[in-house]
Amino acid sequence: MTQRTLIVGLGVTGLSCLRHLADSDDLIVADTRPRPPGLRQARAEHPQVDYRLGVREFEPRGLDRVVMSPGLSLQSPLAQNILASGVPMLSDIDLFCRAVDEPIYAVTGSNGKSTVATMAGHVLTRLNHRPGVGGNLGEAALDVIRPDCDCYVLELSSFQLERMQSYPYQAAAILNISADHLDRHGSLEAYVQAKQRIYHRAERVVSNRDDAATLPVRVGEGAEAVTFGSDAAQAGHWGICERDGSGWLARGEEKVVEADRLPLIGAHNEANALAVLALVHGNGQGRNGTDLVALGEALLDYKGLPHRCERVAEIDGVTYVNDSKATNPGATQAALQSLGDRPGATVLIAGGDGKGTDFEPLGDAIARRVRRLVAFGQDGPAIVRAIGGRTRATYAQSLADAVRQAAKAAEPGDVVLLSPACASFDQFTDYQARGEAFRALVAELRP
Ligand code: UMA
Ligand code: ADP
Repeated sequence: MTQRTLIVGLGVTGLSCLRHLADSDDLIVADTRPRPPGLRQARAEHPQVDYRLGVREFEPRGLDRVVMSPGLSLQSPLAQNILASGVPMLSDIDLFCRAVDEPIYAVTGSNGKSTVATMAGHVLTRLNHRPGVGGNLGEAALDVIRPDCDCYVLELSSFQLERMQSYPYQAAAILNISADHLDRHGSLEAYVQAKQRIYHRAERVVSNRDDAATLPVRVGEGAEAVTFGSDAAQAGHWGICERDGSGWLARGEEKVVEADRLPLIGAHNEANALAVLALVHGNGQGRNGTDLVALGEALLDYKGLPHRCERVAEIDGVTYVNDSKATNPGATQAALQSLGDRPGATVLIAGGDGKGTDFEPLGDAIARRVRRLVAFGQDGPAIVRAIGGRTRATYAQSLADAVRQAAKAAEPGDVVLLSPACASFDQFTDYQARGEAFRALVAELRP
């Protein structure tokens, strides 16, 4: 029988749900925004659908189910109104998991999700699989379903996890936990609980030994538990072992690849690579030493994603690095760490929408590693307060002003790092727009 389904939210997710359900369901699409971004395309592709825009309340009588986009908070009046009616609620990821039979590798965490998801996709491709890679990283999960895919890699956000059921993923990882999205989840505990949902029915559970909050609280019967971490690992787990004066990514005592050969710099990217190995290992790969070497080799030509510690220019001996995707303090701390311990060689541009986050730990990291902070945006002042006068700081009116000030303060050999520790929404449409603006402003500095 045809289901009557309400899709809430007409962004990237809503559009993907609309396409997925258009032939099977009797659809209504609602959004609190009068002109949501997917509207024009949705109307062009599916003119017959009932669109309700600028909606504050919805009478859910007669509905069989609601598919709720991750962007809309469950605390919002519209979501509360629908939830109170008891109509079953799902997310686009529920629709995805019900639609595919292929193995799914699922990744969450505060930072490194997109890097790990795309690196896992790259490694699987190198091992002759045909993965579809999608989810929170930009292309909605439902949009990557293709008949030729033989497995999928999903990046899942806490917003998706909090509103979906658990599934028997081939493997599921929480990479790390640091404070993020507390304005939406209300507390760190609630945020961690949402992330932990990824483990509940997974066949292999991958956690980070260096981060206790990632260790599984509840797993399904018979699940295999595997860890990765920066120390030497016990048999069957993943870590870094020292051999002949070099650090190697290893499975227990078995060497996989020399850490110095990895294409992305920084200890956080070693952790990301280990997480990828732990996720995709097994199921035909990596059962013996030869396969482990093949797995390691597959990591080497992964190119990395734009806006993550991306070197964009060198001008007058100063290197400019675009890390616009650092939308929380944990990511900025990782960027500062990966640039090394040279005191005073980094000029940091940070600020934006802090999403209710505590900047104290970041303040300590800045005090240790940064020569000058140029703060901008809504929560720039909060970051300056967290340093407590230990590093010189100035305010900028805009990103353009911040780049000018940073270029003036930098000396040859320095790095000017845009790593905002904040979301971009106070001044830009998204982190990509902020990163593009930074690139363009840096290009203007060329003599
Ligand atoms: N919104 C309304 N009214 C509505 C519905 C949404 O005002 O009725 C607002 C939301 O408050 C939000 C914005 O519109 O600020 C976008 O919400 P959406 O649900 O339409 O978002 P999508 O375009 O579908 O994008 C979402 C993810 N966005 C969020 O979770 C906020 C995208 O992750 C994801 O790439 C996409 O689905 C495909 O899966 C972005 C993100 O910022 C990159 N994610 C957060 C993060 O990575 O930290 C979790
Ligand atoms: P996510 O998808 O979780 O936002 P990304 O891979 O897009 O993660 O990276 C986001 C930011 O986090 C970038 O600034 C990147 O340099 C940083 N980062 C990547 N991996 C890690 C990690 N394992 N720990 C901390 N920061 C990381």
